[in-house]
Amino acid sequence: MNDLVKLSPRVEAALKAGRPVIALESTIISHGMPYPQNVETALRCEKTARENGAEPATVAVIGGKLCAGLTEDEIDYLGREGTKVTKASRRDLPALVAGQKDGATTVAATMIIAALAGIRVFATGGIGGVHRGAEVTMDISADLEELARTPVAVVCAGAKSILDLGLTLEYLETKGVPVLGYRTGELPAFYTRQSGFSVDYRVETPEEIAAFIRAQRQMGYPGGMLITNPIPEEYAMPKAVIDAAIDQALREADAQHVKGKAITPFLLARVCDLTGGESLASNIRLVLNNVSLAARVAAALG
Ligand code: PSU
Ligand code: MN
Repeated sequence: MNDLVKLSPRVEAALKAGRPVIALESTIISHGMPYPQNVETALRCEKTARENGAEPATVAVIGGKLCAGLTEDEIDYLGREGTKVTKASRRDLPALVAGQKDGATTVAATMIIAALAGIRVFATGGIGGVHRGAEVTMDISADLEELARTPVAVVCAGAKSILDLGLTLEYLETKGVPVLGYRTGELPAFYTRQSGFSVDYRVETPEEIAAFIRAQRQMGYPGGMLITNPIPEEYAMPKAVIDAAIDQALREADAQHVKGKAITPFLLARVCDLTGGESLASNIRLVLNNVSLAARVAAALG
């Protein structure tokens, strides 16, 4: 094992015994939700993973160590400090390691650390993707490139329409990343179950997903997989409400010249404010739903 990787005792024991383990990310804690809901959700995610048969490994960089499995105190710290903690994607990891600093890991950075630790399944809320207007700004999340090169299967609720979902799917196709729909043929759009875009493959069971992952690994080439899991109907938001909030947030980001890594957290926070916290409640529900599926997939992988 790489010296830079630090496993919690529970994660280490589970991996050694060959028990199912799933990774969880931490940008969602520090930059994706307000305190204290961020900490409460992170701890509920860990509990949900265990209830569904997998040991949770919440991933972050702490003191320059690439950590898989955090203490409650560490999770509380990431939640309290919020946006003061560096949002860490692939390009940020060397600086944090060299400077022995802390970072909240994005989907991309969490995949890297999960792969180093030997964890093959990962649950989050939404992934980064191709931003609207990317044909001019070239703003494409490093999450997509990571899905192309790192062998971790990511369970998410699709992507928010702060992104260009059509271009995100095109990019994933070019990079050879399979996009699966769990009990749906349509790409879910995070707060809503519909997007108008099709997934590549509809699957009905965790066992079927595990078979896809096994086949991909057997072929020996790098790359991950995207498993999209629609938000449960009862927690989905009315499309008109969420679309209006996203449109306004995008206009504000443009007017305030918000750029680069600050854009996604800015939009997430504005959408949350503009919907009076209703979107936060949906966000929490869909994350827990993804953790439960990821745990069952990890268990099916054996
Ligand atoms: N989308 C969400 N919630 C999130 C993120 C994205 O709906 O919390 C976070 C994830 O950590 C994701 C990151 O990996 O934002 C993508 O940031 P960027 O677009 O800067 O790559
Ligand atoms: Mn970006």
